[in-house]
Amino acid sequence: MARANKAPDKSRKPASERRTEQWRALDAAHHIHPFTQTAALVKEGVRVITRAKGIYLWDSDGVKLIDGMSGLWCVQLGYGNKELASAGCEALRTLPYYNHFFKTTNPWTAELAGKLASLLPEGHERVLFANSGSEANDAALKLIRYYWNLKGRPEKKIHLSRALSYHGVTMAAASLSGLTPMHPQWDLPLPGFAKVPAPYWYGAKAAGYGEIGPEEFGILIAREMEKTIREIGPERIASFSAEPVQGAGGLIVPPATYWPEVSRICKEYDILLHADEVITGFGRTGEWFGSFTYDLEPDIITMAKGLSSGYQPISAISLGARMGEAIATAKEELVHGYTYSGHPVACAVALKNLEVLERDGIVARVKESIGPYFQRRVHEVFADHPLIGEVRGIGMLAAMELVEDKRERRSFPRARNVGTICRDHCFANGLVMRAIRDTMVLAPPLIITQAEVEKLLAKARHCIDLTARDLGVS
Ligand code: PXG
Repeated sequence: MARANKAPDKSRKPASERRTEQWRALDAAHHIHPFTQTAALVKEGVRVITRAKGIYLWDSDGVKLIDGMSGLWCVQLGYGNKELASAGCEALRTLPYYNHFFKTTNPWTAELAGKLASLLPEGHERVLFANSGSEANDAALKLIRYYWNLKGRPEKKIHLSRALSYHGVTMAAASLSGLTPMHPQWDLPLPGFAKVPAPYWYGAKAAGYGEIGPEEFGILIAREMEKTIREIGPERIASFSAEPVQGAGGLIVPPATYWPEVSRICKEYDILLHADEVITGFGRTGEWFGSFTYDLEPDIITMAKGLSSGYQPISAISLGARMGEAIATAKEELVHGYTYSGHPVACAVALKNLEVLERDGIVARVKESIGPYFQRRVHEVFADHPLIGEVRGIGMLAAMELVEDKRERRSFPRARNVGTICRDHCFANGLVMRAIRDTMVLAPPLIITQAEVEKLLAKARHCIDLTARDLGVS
């Protein structure tokens, strides 16, 4: 039936608002969001993000937000980088897709593999590609199993990882993750996974470790890992997986004593060290990889996020000397790979991203100028705040832990949802700041300027002040 040609109805909302409502309705009806209670979101209504530039996002109502989280810890170069867009377009026009299964490669994949080999720790000469951090970790566990099978040690099958770790959501990556709420819905973890404690010094007192300094605590937590290894039997343990700095678990920056002791333990018991550099890679801690920051010698590294500044879904797994040698010289086919492993468009964008990071000295900038500036200012702005128990961070990562009692290092009861209160203030005040339990986290784009750091911290301070006011803390 033809529609009547109606005169415009002046009472109707402007086109932009109507479109926002349409998008919200479509999203509510048809889109299930990650890590979200669907019914609650449908009731509340979703925000529609329509564009972004530098460190800023805009929603469909034209509201501007500072993105203090680089998306999900990934947009190293900020938004709207034209060089990355052009690199992707060129690949899309030239070779939008081809795979590597049948004795073929393409220029972008080959060059990206070579570039990564030049940036990675010594011995990491070979990489495999995947599309997300979860897939990379899933593949890493397969490669670890395969390595021990090749070495005639099939009994080495248990994967160690830490409490509060986040390694992704596939069956294996979720099993590896130590954030326990990730497990019950899916009957995880799978068999073959064991956990050791996290070097979370600020929580040590609440966890019953008493008054202990960070240095001593770092050693103690590493020794607890050693105890678990002895109980299980080192001959059964394949690997230890860890983020150099734990991200989604609450930005846990390890005490200086922790990694040297853990490295010693992995070597002593012949346990492969898997560094999950999904967050810490590509300049986030002031080096190309967190493994450099903490002097690690990983046998296998997984990376994603900052590899393409999030502009394309791409991840990689790099093999250190002994794994690389064993796997690359195996006299059989490697029975693994994805349709999109080493996708030409994703590789072109990642390659350009690495070129820009290097050419513009962005990693060095995090180490030498903007990183130290950001850390100094975060401490100056927040260390004395009555609601903040600890400010911690490294490079372009910072966390402010909101607590009930600073002196006793005591958290608020979970039910008070203090982190969520603060996060909601941020959202209402044009700031994206992540709440992990009651810890507020910032991980801004690495290209952020000093003036923008000031704007970001002023907003964050305002939102934490509003939270303190709500809680009656002054
Ligand atoms: N390892 C680490 C260390 C991560 O941080 C993954 C693996 C999984 O990557 P993919 O690409 O499969 O998501 C991650 C992801 C958050 C948040 O809210 C963090 C991540 C993902 C989603 C949300 O902090 N990290």
